[in-house]
Amino acid sequence: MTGKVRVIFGSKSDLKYYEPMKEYFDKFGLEHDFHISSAHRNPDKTKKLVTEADELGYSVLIAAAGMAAHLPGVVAAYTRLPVIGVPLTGPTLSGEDALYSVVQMPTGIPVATVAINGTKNAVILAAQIIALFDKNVDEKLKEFRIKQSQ
Ligand code: RP5
Repeated sequence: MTGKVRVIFGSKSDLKYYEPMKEYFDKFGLEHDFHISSAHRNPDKTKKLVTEADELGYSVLIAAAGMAAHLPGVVAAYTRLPVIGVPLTGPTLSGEDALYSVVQMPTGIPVATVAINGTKNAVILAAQIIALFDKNVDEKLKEFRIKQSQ
């Protein structure tokens, strides 16, 4: 069994955060795709991207958004797959607005929230989830940890 990750960004203006993620997806050999879909501007598209994910074989979803960042919570509402939320910096408030929006989920619908702009950790966490059932990813994570310590 292999694991796939679906990434959803809230806006085209968030795409600058994709390149650093791609490097980490490649490092762990993780299959993934990414989409732009705002929880506010494209609610129907967002719902479709999430509800089809299970059937299409995705194991983890990463949702990244800035400002009043409802995207990760909305994504989590539509699936039982694990959702990793990434609060992004916006034009004001240094990303604290997004951090609180993403991390403060009410009981019942969790979002595993990483640091503001923590896109690389989002990929590493996705790799750790997938490594539970994918030995190749687990091996790559082991190598990564050894190199990091050195
Ligand atoms: C959020 O609002 C997006 O994730 C983005 O970070 C922020 C601003 O979006 P744009 O107005 O630049 O499209 O939904």
